[in-house]
Amino acid sequence: MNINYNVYLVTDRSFLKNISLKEAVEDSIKGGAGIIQIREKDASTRKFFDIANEIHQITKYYNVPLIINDRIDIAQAIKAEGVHLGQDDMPIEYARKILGEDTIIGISCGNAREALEAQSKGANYLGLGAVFSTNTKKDIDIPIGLEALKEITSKIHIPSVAIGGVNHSNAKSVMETGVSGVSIISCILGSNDIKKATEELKKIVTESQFSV
Ligand code: TZP
Ligand code: MG
Repeated sequence: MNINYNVYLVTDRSFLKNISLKEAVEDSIKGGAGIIQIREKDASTRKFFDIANEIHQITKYYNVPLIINDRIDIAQAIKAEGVHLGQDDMPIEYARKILGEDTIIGISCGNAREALEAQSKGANYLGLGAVFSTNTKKDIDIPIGLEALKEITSKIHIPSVAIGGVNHSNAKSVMETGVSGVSIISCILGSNDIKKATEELKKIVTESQFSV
């Protein structure tokens, strides 16, 4: 599967207005999201499994990879295309042993040291941030900002996505740091028109790539 990291949607059901997660994910894919991550911080295992299973039917239909946040077991159970792990989750080398070479493993990194370590241990892509402060994630100490983002991308050679407070106004400057794409929750899921919000982000991202 060829992965397009340009617009990477991360889910958070708390943002949805009068729309199911399934519809929201489908609309975002129709708008150009190339990869979807299911992120469920409070759901029970069964609930997470059911959601992931349901969303996987949609993503498979559109041939878009589905990434499971934190939960290697759920990713295995539903045969998801990948997992996304943070610095406090299962070490990447163990996750790789469990999941095998064909599974996408993404790692959250907040500095060059973490990024180089994840890259050397076989991460397929990196989620870099939080770039800006955001109300979506409460436990961010200090956002890393664009300069640090640029420093990290200059040192790595695997794909990376910027996460944290990325929106239509700052996506161009974010892309100019050298990331492969933008990873987004609220700017897409909090929108009244998810397809259009995604399309407009996709346009900014692809245009920035052509201009660098
Ligand atoms: N990790 C770092 S920031 C963040 C996560 C999951 C939240 C991103 O959400 P938003 O709404 O796109 O700022
Ligand atoms: Mg995690």
